[in-house]
Amino acid sequence: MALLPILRFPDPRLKKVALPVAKVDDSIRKLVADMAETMYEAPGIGLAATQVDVHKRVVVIDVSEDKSALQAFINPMLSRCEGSQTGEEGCLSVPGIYDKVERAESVVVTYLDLEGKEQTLAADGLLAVCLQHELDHLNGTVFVDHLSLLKQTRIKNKLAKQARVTA
Ligand code: GNR
Ligand code: NI
Repeated sequence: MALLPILRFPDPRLKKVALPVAKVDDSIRKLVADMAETMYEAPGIGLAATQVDVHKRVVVIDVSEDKSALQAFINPMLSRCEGSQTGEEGCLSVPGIYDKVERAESVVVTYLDLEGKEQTLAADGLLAVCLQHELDHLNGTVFVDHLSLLKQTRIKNKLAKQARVTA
């Protein structure tokens, strides 16, 4: 396993649209293992391959309290988005920034598992939020893209200032 570097907003590579995985093979299973290690180390509750500069439709999520329920989603597709919920979101690619985003309350996701088998899962609450946040990443969207342009500018300035201090 290996820790992967996480891209930071506003890196233009976060805007790339990820390509579908043609075949779930050992290279994809290795990517999932490395992404899981990177997510747990961060720590975060989800990670999209886009964030580690791999532009394939692969997501890992673990919303459990004790980090015991890793879920991998390959080529995830959302259907049946219902209701709405608004909660504070953060992102490993936008460190230290948290703001409210409106999402669907419940979703149904169809995806391939680590054996390449098609699966369908109904999700609500935090798992539904996380799935929508990660699917956004695969489509080149970061949660700050849902905020006002004024907030986006402030966030860019704040992160640039942070980068200068830590440099
Ligand atoms: O760790 C994360 N926490 C989080 C909290 C609220 C809404 C979404 C998230 S996802 C985030 C990890 C991340 O950046 N995934 O892309
Ligand atoms: Ni994120």
